[in-house]
Formats: sequence, structure tokens, C-alpha cells
Amino acid sequence: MENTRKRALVTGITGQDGSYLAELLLSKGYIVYGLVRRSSSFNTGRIDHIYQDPHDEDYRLRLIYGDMTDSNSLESALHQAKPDEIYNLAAQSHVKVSFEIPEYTGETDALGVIVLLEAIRRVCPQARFYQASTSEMFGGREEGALSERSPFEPRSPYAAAKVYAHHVTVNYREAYGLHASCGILFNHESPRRGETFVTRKITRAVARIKRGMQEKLYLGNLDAKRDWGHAREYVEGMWMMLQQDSPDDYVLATGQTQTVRDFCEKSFAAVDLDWEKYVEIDPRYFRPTEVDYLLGNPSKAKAKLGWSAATDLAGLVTLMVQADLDEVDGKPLPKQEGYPWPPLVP
Ligand code: NAP
Ligand code: F7E
Repeated sequence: MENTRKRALVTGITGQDGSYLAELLLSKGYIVYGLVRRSSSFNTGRIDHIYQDPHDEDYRLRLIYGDMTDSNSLESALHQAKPDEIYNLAAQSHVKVSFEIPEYTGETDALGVIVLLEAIRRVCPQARFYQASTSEMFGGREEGALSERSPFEPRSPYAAAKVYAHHVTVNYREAYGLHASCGILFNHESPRRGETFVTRKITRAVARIKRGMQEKLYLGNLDAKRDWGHAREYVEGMWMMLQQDSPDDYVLATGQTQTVRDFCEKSFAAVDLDWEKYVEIDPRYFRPTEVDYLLGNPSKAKAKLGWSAATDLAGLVTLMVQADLDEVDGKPLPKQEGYPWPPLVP
């Protein structure tokens, strides 16, 4: 059985997207290798529920220590995993933090990608490669729906690093014939979103304020507009890209955009609170340069992959607020969060 199963290597498996992707791949029968970086405290909280004992008969989730800044660990992971598919999700992914640690962001998000591509060329050139590109690359200075052909105008060290990674991925596809695809993903959220990204920061605060555990929520720019979807649906799009005969680049987005203020208002309203009584502006959360407006045009993904987003902003707010209420009430997060998703195998 081991020899007939597809094998995937997922970098960033402990992150929001990595955890959903690991569930999806396991449910499809893959053997999943996940690159995990060493941390002084546990960083596997998002994948603990799918952890398997190495002595299990159906042991298919296998973790390997490594880091995008350690070329030997990347090459060694490829030798161990012998992957058919590689999903590069690892990144210092916080835009504001990238202004504070720009060099590290560049090493991980830009140089790490070319190091990985070089290793793939040497070790497993037949493997299919997914690069986690981002709507941040567009810069968001103009209004209008953005597609795969829209120009890049990065507005942060994070975005600039991702532009580099995007271009080298396209270059390795053209120069060396790698099956390498980039998903240009607009913001996607979930109950597993990191607590310092704005959506989760808001829904977590809403739950804590509702239960009397917090008094105020301090935010930065409320006017920024984002195209927010559900992460679980977006990882399906990643997988679909690697099932195509030819590699290509795709935008994944909902095609709707709303302000941070809208997200706030809806989240407080979900628990019958008036957001204006609780939210205060703290300039510490302003960014040196802001991405004002992001709206994606996902028509290529719909036409070629058959992918489209199913969860709208109202649905996202409802499920994230409920999950945060459950968390403060001490109820464990359901493994599958109630979405249509094939059950884990077996
Ligand atoms: P996330 O929750 O921040 O997860 C990032 C993952 O990368 C974590 O597993 C993290 O490990 C790992 N990582 C960070 N630095 C690393 C390093 N030097 N070496 C190895 N692993 C490292 O991000 P996400 O939201 O799941 O996003 C996944 C990818 O998509 C990222 O590349 C992100 O930039 C990109 N993206 C995200 C969005 C979005 O809206 N979520 C949109 C477009 C693109 P730890 O758990 O140990 O921190
Ligand atoms: O900010 C504003 C902030 O940090 C969204 C990453 O996954 O998506 C994400 O990047 C907006 C910005 O996400 C606060 O200024 C206001 O305009 O949730 P965010 P992001 O910067 O859009 C893209 C697609 C990625 O690729 C990234 O990896 O919200 N905002 N007040 C705030 N943002 C934060 N974090 N905290 C605030 O207090």
C-alpha cells in the first residue's frame, strides 16, 4: 500500500493553511511529510488532532525538523519524503512584522524558496511544486478586481519577498521545466487563523468582551479593504492546481471586498454588541505603508480548476465568532469544524 500512495511534502504544516491541507491530503490517501521548525514550546497545536503514533498501522503523517533558512534541512527533507507533490506554505507571513524583521522575512520568504527550488531540481525534478504567492504582491493602491495579469507593486518587505519567490518559481518552470505553480491567494481566514491577524484578533476579542474577560479592542487602520474567504476552501484550490497537466498561476479569491470596519461591525453584531463602544484606535497598529484595497478576480480558477469560494464574509464572521465563543467557554474546537469535507481515512 505504501508504494501506491501519493506522497506530499508540506512546508508550513503547523500554520493555518498547512493544517487544513494536511487534513485534505490525508483524507485523499496521501502520505504527508510536514516540515516543522524547532521551537522551545509546542508549535503543533493545529495538527495535534491528526497526529499519528509512528507505530500505527496507518502511519501517514510524518514530521521532519527543518527550516526554510537551513538549506541542508530542505534537501534532506526531499530525500526523506521522496514527494510527488511539494506545497511551500512556510513563511514569516505577518505583513506588519515584516517591517520589524525584514532580513529574516527575506531569508525565509524569498531566498528560502530559491534554495528549495534548487534542491528540487537536484533531488526530485519530477515533483510538482506549489508556491504560496499572495495578493499583497499587488500593493492595493488602485481599485478594481485583480487577476493573474495585474502588475505587482509590493508595499512591504513581506510582499517584496513574495514577489521574488513568485518570479523565481515562474522562472524555474520556464527554465527547467519544473511543474511549478503559484497560487495568488487573497486573504483567507478561519478559526485557526493566527491571533494577531485582524479577523481573528477581532473575533477573539468579541468573544472575550461578551464573556466579560476583556474591555477594549485596540486596532489600527479600519478603512483597509480586503477580499476575505475561508482557508479550508483555499487549500482545496492549491491541491487542484497540482492536479493539472500543466503548471500555471491562479488567483483564488471571493470576488467581494469589505473594510476592516465592516468585519468589526458584523462580528460585534453577531453577539448583539455595538462595536463603537469597544473599539479604539492605536496608531501602533498602523503600517509604514498600507495596502488600501484588495479585490480578486477568481474567474481563471473557476474556468480552469472548477474552483470557487463558497463562504462569504457573513458566513466567515458567524463561524469565527462562534469558534472563539466556544474556546473561551472551554469547548474544544471540532476537528472538522462542520464543513463539507470528506472524513479522514480510515
Ligand atoms: P501561518 O499560519 O503564519 O503559517 C506559516 C507557517 O510557516 C507556520 O507553519 C510556520 O511555523 C512556518 N514557518 C515560518 N517561518 C519558517 C521557517 N523559517 N522555516 C520553516 N517554517 C517556517 O500562515 P498561513 O496563513 O497558513 O499562510 C500559508 C502561506 O500562504 C504563507 O506562505 C503565507 O505567506 C501565504 N499566504 C497566506 C494568505 C492568508 O490569507 N492566510 C494569503 C496569501 C498567501 P510555526 O508554526 O513554527 O510558526
Ligand atoms: O491585516 C488592518 C491592516 O494582518 C489586514 C497575511 O495572511 O493576508 C494577510 O495579510 C488589514 C490591514 O492581514 C489591525 O492594516 C487594522 O490593512 O489581518 P492582516 P494582511 O496584512 O492583509 C495576506 C493576503 C497575506 O499574504 C499575509 O500573509 O487590517 N488592521 N488593525 C490590522 N491588522 C492587524 N494585523 N492588526 C490590527 O490591529
